[in-house]
Amino acid sequence: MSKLSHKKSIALFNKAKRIIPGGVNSPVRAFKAVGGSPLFIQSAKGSKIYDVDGNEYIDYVLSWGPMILGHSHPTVIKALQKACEKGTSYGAPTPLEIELAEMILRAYPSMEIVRMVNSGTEATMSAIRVARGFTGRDKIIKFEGCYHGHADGLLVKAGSGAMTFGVPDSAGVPKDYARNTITVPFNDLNAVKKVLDKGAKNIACVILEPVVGNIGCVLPKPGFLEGLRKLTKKHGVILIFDEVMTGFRVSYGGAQKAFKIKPDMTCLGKVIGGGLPVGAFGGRKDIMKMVAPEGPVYQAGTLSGNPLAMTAGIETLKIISKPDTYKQLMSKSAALVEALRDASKRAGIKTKFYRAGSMFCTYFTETEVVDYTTAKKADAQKFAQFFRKMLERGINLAPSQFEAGFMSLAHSIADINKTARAAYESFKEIK
Ligand code: KE4
Repeated sequence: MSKLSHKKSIALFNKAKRIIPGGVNSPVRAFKAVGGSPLFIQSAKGSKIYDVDGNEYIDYVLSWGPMILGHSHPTVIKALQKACEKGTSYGAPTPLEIELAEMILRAYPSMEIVRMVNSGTEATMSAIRVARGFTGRDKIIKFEGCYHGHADGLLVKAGSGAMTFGVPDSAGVPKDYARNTITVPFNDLNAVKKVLDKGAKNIACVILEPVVGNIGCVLPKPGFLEGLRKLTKKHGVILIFDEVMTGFRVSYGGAQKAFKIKPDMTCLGKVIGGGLPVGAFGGRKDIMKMVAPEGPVYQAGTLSGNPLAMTAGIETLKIISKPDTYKQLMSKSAALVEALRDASKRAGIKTKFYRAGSMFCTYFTETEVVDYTTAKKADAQKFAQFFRKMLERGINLAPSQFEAGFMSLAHSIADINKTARAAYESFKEIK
């Protein structure tokens, strides 16, 4: 297999490392989990991305989820060009914000009111503040392995007294912030029940990724989400679905539609921005009335509801809201995962594949993956080898065993067949 040249990417990475932390503006891009030097991207179109050395890759990262139509969709680009000519930001309300809000509320009937922000982090951080303002309670419950962005109170892992309070999972997070976050294992309803029975009166909310995309792709066990809904309702604890990744990905109505659960609040991001910076949080009217300027919970943002980001989001949702579009997206995702599963079997490599709609993951493990602990049993070194071999064969996977991959409308059957062939060759070379 001829080695692709990465000369220019390597030179740029060395330059970037001198002026940007770790040479990247988001840690996972640095390829630390898979080794080698990160690709610097020149452009992208449809299912492909092109690096600065002129190499072409079939892309399953898709900007970590947003590019569900594929890159540079002509309709989105044309609408953005027109929007730019009208100005790029006003710091004042626009009809576009109403249009995108209406599309979101139609797709997520559990949300009666929604506020636009600029990232998933802002969405979850704000939703938690609103839940605390609404309940007057300080503690929150999150799940091991779920990532909700980098707000201080969410960079927390289970403390020694796992049932009581968390400890910082990052330098710079004050212990006092961590103390209010209780971390329990995903899919463990008993653990949640114990915490709520013991101290629900101090707990504002439970926040989770209904399908965990930040330890790979981990599905809720049958009854887990329903049980969470019952327990939180019983204790008057706000149930927040962080659907930043699963929103419009697991289905058009997200995981809440797929699993028929009605959370009290939902956080969105990624797809609703069509590749531009957008997040959103929303939910029950009585809760969202707490948000400034209507209510006492402050939340703000210079570029929130920005006309360019709204335009990209609106055009993206217009296209994926068509029923046949979803059928296409789902069948392509299923076809890819089946082909990869078959390739690993023929190559004699032990793997587990999981898929939720158009997000998926390959674990190098023989253990069923149901939570953080079982995910961590996967062989990250084998994944790293597989990642590098696939990259050399022109396939760009998420650069970590503990990330999800994504499908787009632009991926063709030929792309899927090429990916399956590359996977078979790569699996065979794994040592
Ligand atoms: P952002 O602040 O990165 O827009 O969103 C944070 C976030 C919140 N909730 C969930 C479920 C998420 O997956 C994310 C961000 N996802 C990561 C991918 N694992 C973004 C990639 C990155 O950090 O560079």
